[in-house]
Amino acid sequence: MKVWIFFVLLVAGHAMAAPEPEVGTNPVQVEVGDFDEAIDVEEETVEDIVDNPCLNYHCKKGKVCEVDEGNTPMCVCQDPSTCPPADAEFEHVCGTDNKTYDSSCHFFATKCALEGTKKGHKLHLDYIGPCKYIETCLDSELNEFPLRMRDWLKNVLVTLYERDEDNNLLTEKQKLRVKKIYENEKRLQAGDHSLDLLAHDFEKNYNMYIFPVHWQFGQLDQHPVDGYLTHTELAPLRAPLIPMEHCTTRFFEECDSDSDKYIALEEWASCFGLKEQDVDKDLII
Ligand SMILES: [Ca+2]
Ligand SMILES: [Ca+2]
Repeated sequence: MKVWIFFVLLVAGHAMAAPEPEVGTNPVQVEVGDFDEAIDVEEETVEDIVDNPCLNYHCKKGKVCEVDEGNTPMCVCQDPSTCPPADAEFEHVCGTDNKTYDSSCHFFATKCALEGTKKGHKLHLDYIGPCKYIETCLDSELNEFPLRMRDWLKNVLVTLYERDEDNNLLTEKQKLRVKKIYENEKRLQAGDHSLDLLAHDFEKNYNMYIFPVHWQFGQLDQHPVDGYLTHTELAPLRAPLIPMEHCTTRFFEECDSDSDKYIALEEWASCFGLKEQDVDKDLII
């Protein structure tokens, strides 16, 4: 799973700005783990575990393992000063408190220290890079966002399919779905298309967009897999996109149409223009 999203992030650099996806040119090459508050799993040998109970004990982002007097491991908040210093500006992250943090490590350590407080509950990693002025997203621009995003998702999938000889970027079932899109002669080729053309294509080739929209949801809905996206689950897509696409925040905010802080599959599909009858949990494979 991680690999897929990582790949998508690489492609995300070009994102919707230049629809021809290329790998490796994104300055924001961040693994999804950087936003992932879930537990990291690492393998250690039995001897290591006996020596140090922390070696096989996993803590979520912002926490580190320590042992108590009884040599029992536990997770405690990481002191931000123990985070490795950032080597470059793109390692900085901007929090929803509009403060720039040196790195995602510094951010999550700070968030951990605020655990249990209202401030801590509201604090999320907003985007990659130092905080900057982000233009207000106008209504007219907001409508353009899903047009480009859908086209981009489709192109990402087609690119994954083309490159997927033996590196299993897609499962067999996913490949079958994408194959249909890939082989469809009417498919709009990746390129810098006008919004009119994108809108026209969505109307004409609507069916080609159904799977990509579901696929992206499935990529993000991982912690836990429950048909809802939390702010944290959305972060791998949102965080690199916000500095490049100023409507990102507003788009995902409004996507949560019942304002319960979760984006349900139905809400997701609807904000990408899919019809209610085309929302299908079984497409998330
Ligand atoms: Ca979820
Ligand atoms: Ca919701």
